[in-house]
Amino acid sequence: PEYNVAVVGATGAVGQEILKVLAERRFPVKNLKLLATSRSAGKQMVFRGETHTVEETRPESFAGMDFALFAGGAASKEFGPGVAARGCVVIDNSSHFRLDPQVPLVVPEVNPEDVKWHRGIIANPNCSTIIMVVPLKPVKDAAGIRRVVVSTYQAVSGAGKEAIDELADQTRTVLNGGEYTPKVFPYQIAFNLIPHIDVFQEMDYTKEEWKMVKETRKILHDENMAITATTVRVPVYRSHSESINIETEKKLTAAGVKELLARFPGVVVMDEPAAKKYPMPLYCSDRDEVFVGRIREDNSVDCGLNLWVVADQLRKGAATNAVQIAGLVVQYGCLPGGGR
Ligand code: 2RA
Repeated sequence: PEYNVAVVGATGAVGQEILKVLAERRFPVKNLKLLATSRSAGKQMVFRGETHTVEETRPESFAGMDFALFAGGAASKEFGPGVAARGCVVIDNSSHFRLDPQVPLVVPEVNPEDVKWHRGIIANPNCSTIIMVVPLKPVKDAAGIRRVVVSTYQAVSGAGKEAIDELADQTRTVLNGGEYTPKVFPYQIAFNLIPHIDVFQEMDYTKEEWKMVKETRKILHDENMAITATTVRVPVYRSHSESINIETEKKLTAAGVKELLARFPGVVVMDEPAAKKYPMPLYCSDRDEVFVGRIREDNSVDCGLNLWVVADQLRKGAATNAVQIAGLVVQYGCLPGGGR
């Protein structure tokens, strides 16, 4: 069967990637509807060789739709519940519903079964969370996880198209000795690192850091997992990198971890130090896998591990994960109409 799919926020960085991934993965799209704010209405976009005109998002835009993929932002808060109530499955990339107990928060390689209890809305986790929980899952299953400490090196694409342009324009301006007034980030990002993503909240952690803590516990079904995060914006275009320190319940050797990661779907182990082989954002972009390298035991504790993880923020971090979730809904036959 084929499905009518609406993409909301189609013209943004994630929206564009969703279209690309829907086509690449041959998701069975019957009718496609491209929705955005009035600012983008009227724009033309191509999908599988056909030109589509972006319409302004209204409640009636979703009539007859089987899936509504929300690329992010405020639209899902405004339209999501109403759309889901009318039998259209909402897959939301915004943070609005992620911690709602009625809403599954899903990474297909990690907790696919959670799709089955959806009540119309399924949340796509934050990109930095998705990238971390993929390698965490096989480690947790094999040896249990006592504690996680993660530091991220996040690409500018996480802040949208404007941010990608800002990195390029600002770098060029600075190199030419010019002055560049930051628009998207609070400070110059070219040749700099900014330890501030989203807004500051309790205990002076940012919302991005709390997302990694709270979403990971929900996805791995372990509300007591000890986890702390520091998230940093770096002058990289579109792949996030993460340094992850894990304390497991049972001892795992580096060789053992490499073995179980290499076998895990969606992970590519790239770890040959002697050959200078390790994941780097410049070479992991435009891919759907999560790349893991620099796999080492951490002997400062009994059962410690260090991983270096890199993945494309727009793809596995957002668009691909969302389309994979839609695929699970079809596979499990859990469309409201029960359509397979
Ligand atoms: C960021 N994770 O990187 C956030 C939202 N995509 O800005």
